[in-house]
Amino acid sequence: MATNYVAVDIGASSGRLMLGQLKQDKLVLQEIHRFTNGFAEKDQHECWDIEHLMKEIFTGLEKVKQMGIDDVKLGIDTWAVDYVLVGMDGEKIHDPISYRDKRTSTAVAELTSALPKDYIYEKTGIQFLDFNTLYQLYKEDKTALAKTDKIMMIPDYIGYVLTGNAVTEVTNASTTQMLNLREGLFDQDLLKEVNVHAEQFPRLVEAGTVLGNIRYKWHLQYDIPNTEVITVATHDTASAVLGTPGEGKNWAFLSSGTWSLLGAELNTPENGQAAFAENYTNEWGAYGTYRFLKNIMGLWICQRVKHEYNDRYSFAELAAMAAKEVPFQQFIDVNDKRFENPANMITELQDYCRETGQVVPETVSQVMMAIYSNLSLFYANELQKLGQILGKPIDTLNIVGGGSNVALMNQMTSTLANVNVLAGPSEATAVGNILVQMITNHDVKNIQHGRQLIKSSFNIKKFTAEADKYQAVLANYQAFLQKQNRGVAI
Ligand code: LFR
Repeated sequence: MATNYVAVDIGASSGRLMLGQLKQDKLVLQEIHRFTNGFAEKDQHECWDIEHLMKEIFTGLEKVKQMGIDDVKLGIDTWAVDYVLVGMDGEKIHDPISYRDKRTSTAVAELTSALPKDYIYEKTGIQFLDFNTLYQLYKEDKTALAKTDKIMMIPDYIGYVLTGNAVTEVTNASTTQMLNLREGLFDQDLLKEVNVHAEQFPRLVEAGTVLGNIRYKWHLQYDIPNTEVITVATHDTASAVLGTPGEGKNWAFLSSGTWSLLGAELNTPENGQAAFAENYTNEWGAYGTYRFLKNIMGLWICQRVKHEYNDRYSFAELAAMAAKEVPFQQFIDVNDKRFENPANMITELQDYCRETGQVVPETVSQVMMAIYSNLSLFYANELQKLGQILGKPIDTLNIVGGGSNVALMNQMTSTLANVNVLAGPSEATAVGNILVQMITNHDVKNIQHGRQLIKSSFNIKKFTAEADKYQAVLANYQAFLQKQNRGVAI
């Protein structure tokens, strides 16, 4: 009997349980359960509701059981950088605080006045984002920290609640900006700076480690299959990159979800001056790889805008409306911090255009076209930089995640950057999650074999650059960014 694999994949705005099976040499995915996620204010902080997530995981597993499936493997991936503090009694000390909480807005500046940025970058190779775990711990309540037995990243914590076994998986742990690239361990100097000890982190493990079975107590409360949890690439972006077909000679990836993560898969980290100056990150991947990438504001902007239009239109409808507009009517630096968590995204975008003396998008379709145009421009600009830093121009961009369904953006990006775009699978994160389980379980040989499987199992769409279109647009955009003094990050 073929093994049943379940991916628990939870992003900042939604989560899902996907069932994966090998059928006639193809990977077949089926969505079993989908639920919302989000943060809400509690005790003056934006907090995640982890109990809600646990309940939804069990609801999903009950659905699997109702399908007549009695045994599954299961892997968990979520967003990165956030953590749970666990006390001596094994319980969480407070609800995990979201990376979008404002508590860390000045933390990079404060901490790096004592420890210079280039010193931290040389050690970790990780980009400076004010929400990295390093800065969150710096702002953490000191009494809570003193009571902390374990500091656990979100997916590791979920695995711990399910199985009672505690680990720190490296693809996610690297986003803390506290792992030392050379030593492969938590960096003692950085830990000291934020008053934590290496012993507070459960042992570091690689993706593809068996964690254990879901505990008996849950089987009494919920009617679920026998479940063996495998620690996969628990950072959703790490799973998404594994779930990328990796087509092309010099290929890059764009994992397009709440965030857009654009970069290349490397076998050795790239933490030299150019990477530092452009604030590129070297997140650790599965199987000895590195995700050399930049965080781009991404579909978060669309999600917020959709919501502010009272969810009257679906994402597909919004894209169809935008397609009727002329692109590139205004330039917007989508990575401007003001778009991280504004009171109102539409107003924020409009104010930005007004303040920079540009055409203000007014209608739904104009607002959407402004967003798609500027995300595409950002991608094209970064592809150029990426090629420069790596010393070889990128020829193919593999776009995965929900954003890979937006044909309009795929086409604009291909043309602006003059690269081939391959779009899909849109569920790459679940695919990557399941591939690691399959490799661990010897159903798939290795990641190369896994990527062959992706190519033969999913419908991947190709977009090619349209000649002589949008000729000066990218150069004008770059000049605009220079003028705004934001051409260079950090
Ligand atoms: C994407 C992601 C990014 C990370 C951000 C915050 O879901 O995991 O990779 O930088 O969320 O955790």
